[in-house]
Amino acid sequence: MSEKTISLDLTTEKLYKKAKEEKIETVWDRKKIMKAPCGFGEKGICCRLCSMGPCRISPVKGKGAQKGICGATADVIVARNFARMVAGGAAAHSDHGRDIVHTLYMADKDGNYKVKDEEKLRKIANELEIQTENRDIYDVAREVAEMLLNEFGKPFGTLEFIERAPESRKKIWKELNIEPRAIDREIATIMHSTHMGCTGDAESLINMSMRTALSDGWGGSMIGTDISDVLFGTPVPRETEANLGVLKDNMVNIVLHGHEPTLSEMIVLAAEDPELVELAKSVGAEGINLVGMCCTANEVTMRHGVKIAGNFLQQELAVLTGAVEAVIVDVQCIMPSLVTLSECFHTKFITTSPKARIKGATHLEFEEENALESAKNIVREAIENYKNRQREKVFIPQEKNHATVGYSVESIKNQLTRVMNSNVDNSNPIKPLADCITSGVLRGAAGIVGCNNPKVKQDYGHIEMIKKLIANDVIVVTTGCSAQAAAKAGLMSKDARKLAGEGLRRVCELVDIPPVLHMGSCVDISRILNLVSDVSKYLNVDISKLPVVGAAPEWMSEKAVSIGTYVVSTGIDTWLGVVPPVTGSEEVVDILTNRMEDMVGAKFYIEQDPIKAAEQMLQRIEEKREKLGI
Ligand code: BF8
Ligand code: SF4
Repeated sequence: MSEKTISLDLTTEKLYKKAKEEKIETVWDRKKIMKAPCGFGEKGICCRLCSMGPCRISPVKGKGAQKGICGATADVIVARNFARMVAGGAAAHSDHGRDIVHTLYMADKDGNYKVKDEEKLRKIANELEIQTENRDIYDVAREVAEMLLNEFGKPFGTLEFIERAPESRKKIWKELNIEPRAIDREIATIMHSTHMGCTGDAESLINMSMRTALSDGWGGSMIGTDISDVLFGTPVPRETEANLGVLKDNMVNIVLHGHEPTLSEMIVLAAEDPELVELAKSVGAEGINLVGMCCTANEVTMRHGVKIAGNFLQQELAVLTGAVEAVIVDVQCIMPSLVTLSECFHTKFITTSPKARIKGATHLEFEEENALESAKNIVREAIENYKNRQREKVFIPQEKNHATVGYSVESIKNQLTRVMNSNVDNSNPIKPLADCITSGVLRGAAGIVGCNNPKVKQDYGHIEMIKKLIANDVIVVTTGCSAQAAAKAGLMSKDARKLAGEGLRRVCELVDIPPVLHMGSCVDISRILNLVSDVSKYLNVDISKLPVVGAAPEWMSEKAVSIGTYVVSTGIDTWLGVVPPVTGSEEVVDILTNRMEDMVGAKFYIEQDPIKAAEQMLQRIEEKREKLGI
């Protein structure tokens, strides 16, 4: 990749240039210093699970070490490593979900955390067979919280929310013995089974990976999404802007980065506090400009329209503008490099979670018991730092784009019902969407999700793929850093319908939506699971038979590996734009890209060219349509 083309995004290019001029190191420089990735690690054939090793298997068949010291084959080593990635990803998402439920447990009508969406809480309570009539909503909240906390470690049974899946799916999971039991249990089982001298069979390990991944998608993540909606409101469509151009020269700029809305919701409140707004004015700023980064941005833009500063590869660049008073983070996807980078400017890099302390950062622990006060203290630090801004170092690129965001399943259904009310029978809000698909006005739907990765030109994978799909009448739903790429590129603006094929354009006009729908953060991929399940149930066709596809064109994190695995296990073919570290095992590659189809009706595709991948996706969609006779 040439230095000139690190990104599709002009702001990235401009700030990367600034970094070069000022000799400030960024992720792309470190990648260059790293040179080519370790060949063993890249293929997944190194093992350091015990101290007889570390062992590495020769990538050449018949030459050099073909087994680890214990006798583990490349297939076993690769599958164990893959399983551990899934466990890591599932742990991150699910621990986030757990924390949200703890917050629900302590919610109180007089406290900082309240129940905002009572209707959703009642719906969940009913699903869990918890009594709601004539009860205080906070009693219901506590009982729901207790029951959901139990999902992490309950000794018997399977996860409650898998009941939301269509019967045909549940049957497949049961037959394969991959119905997730308790969330922590699935993660622990992988850690146990991948311990030295346990499972020595690649297929069993992938099987376990599917079960653990399902405990993420249909467990921890789904719990995280649902309870976030209960506490902070179920998103509805709203307007926002995206890209680093949302930073303001004359305001206290605060970048909120990380994942859990428990922190960010309080920071949003704190930034609106009149006393703090006054304080900002007293230090010479016009006010407080709160913007989001990574999944925290998705959480707060979906619920409040807070502007999106950027996605994963722009976290360093935000600091490089020299205009950021504080980067406030909680957990996940936070580059430790922000410590040294912030030192080059006046920026305060503030960690808030004991789960993600970073040496050299300012640690102001966020206390949920005293949430608003705690958030105000953090915001105050940022405001007081405004006076230290070095004007000569400031460079804010002006690029930004308009986006309409906030498409929860509920808001999609509302929008469909409201707009199509007059022309269709709206007894089931899913009917208009299903009709559009069966009639062929929409050829299908694609979930494009995941990260940025410096191995890929930033946003190129997302944007090229999305453009190709919408031009061919495939409606796109997105989350995570992919959603932000789309927002920055203007694809979430209603104007973007001009880039859509005729069918999709008509639907967008009629329903008044952009062709690319922002469904939230990465845990909110659970929203996509719910939506697809609704369509599957309505049409009485298993998910694997629907013209629906998924992709993570620029994935990088373990969370993405868990996501990909639960999406495939849910019956949705998934394209990966970055090769996962499995190519050292023919068997594992065969399972993931071939045999999984016999097991769960879907498989992984690995294609680094996003346009080729989109062509394959379109082809697959048409094959499914043909099989369905639609
Ligand atoms: O959980 S898409 S880089 S921010 S891992 Fe991280 Fe990837 Fe972005 Fe959110 Ni998801
Ligand atoms: Fe080597 Fe086996 Fe130990 Fe892994 S578990 S380090 S392959 S001896």
